[in-house]
Amino acid sequence: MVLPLVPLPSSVTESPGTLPLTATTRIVVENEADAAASVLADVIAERTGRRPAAVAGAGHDAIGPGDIVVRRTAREGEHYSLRIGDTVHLEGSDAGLFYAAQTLRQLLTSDGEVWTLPRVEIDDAPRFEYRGVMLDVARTFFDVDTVKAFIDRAASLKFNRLHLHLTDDQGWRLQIDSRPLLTERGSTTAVAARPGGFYSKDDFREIVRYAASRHMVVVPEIDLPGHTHAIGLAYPDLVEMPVMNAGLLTQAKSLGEALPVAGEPYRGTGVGHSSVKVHDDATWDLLRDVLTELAELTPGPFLHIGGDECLGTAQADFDAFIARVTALTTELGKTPIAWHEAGSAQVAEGTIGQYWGSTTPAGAHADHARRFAEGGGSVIMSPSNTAYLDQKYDAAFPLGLEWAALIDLQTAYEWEPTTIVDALPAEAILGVEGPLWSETIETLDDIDQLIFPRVAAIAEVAWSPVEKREWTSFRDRVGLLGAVWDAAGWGGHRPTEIAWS
Ligand code: TNX
Repeated sequence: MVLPLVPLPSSVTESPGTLPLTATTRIVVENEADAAASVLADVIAERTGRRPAAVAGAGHDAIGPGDIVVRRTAREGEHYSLRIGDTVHLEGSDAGLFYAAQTLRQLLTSDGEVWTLPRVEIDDAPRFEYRGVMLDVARTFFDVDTVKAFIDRAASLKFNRLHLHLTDDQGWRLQIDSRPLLTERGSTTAVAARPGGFYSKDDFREIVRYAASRHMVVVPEIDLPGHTHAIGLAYPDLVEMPVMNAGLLTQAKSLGEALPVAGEPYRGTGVGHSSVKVHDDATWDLLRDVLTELAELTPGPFLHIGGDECLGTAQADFDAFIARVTALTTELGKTPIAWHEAGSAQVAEGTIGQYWGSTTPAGAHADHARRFAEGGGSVIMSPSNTAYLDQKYDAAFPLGLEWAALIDLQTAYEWEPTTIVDALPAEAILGVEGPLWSETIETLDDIDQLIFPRVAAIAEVAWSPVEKREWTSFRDRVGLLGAVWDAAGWGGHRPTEIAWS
């Protein structure tokens, strides 16, 4: 039987038969597994329309047929087990139990009258430690509720990192108390005529809290030294005049966009035209203020400092900047993450690179990626021609860009993170991330259109054992998730090569 499981667990053993859920099904909570029990009750209610009662565990004598026992174990980590026989047993740490609940959510099946679970034993743990999605809130500002909705979607597929691209040429999206001008002047616009906006510190704390409740760590990004036109609205002396690169000029012309003008908000989608003044003391005063407040606000271990597409910055200036900003981040107690171009510089020890080149690396991309491993760091794989969630599925798709590739579901699925960059040891790959840039999207519905179903493919690349991954198997399983996504009220694209349930 094809079980509706994505990402595929590391071990699944099926037995014949099913277990019905009834009006008397209870959730038995053992060893303070309350948080997971409540998530489980929510997902069962969402799918079946009935929320099981939760009772405190009173030892195994009290457990009756059909009960669902949620037991928190001392073992740390993301591993869990799920056993469905005459009773159901979920075991794991808080995170493991959260994932067990997501797996159970997928396994619920209805024949129109009765909801059942297949009899199965699952032991599961992720392949990669870092399983991320990114949301670009700079090109389009998404409010806190939309970010929470994005978290729900990602967490259901066992992603555990939320990378927020908080700043770019088109907007600065985070309150910084010591530098109020950044949001006062830098947050009022976005791409085209979209409204601007920013997160207050309380908003940001709420996002962090909500993400943590779904076992996701927030990775905030301040994109530097390029992508900084919005900083120039607040601090004109600290940002260089735009350098008009050839690509920008052609793109602006073909899209009918205005070129960036220093001191005026930029609403276009060009890249590579702005840079902070990398040798100015005042720049470093500003960056120290910003990164200090951001580090204080961020419980997670990472700060992403950008580093991409500095097309107008001289190589030596770029390298000097990256060396200094990664050292500053480390000094603030955080592990820096940077887009792979930063591998040209002497990054602080332990800096993590994020590879966004092609699955066939061009130019110095592979060299740059390897440098992070050589410097005691590791690499997150986000190849733009397979993992980018903002690219079109096919040429006719109304949303998305297509500079990296047209990415259909099979393309998003069939790639292997460890074989892209030659001579990068498998242990140096920290994980996988699917970035969603927002030049072409405005609403949660648009987000869903681009992420579903491809985000499920990225989830499986990040979670499942490589030897078990197989396109035709995934194709059959993902089709069955249509019912899960419908029940959650999640829209999205439903490509016709999949038989959707
Ligand atoms: C390139 S990928 C960018 C972003 C754009 C994206 C659009 C990367 C590190 N930088 O500035 O939003 O393409 O796909």
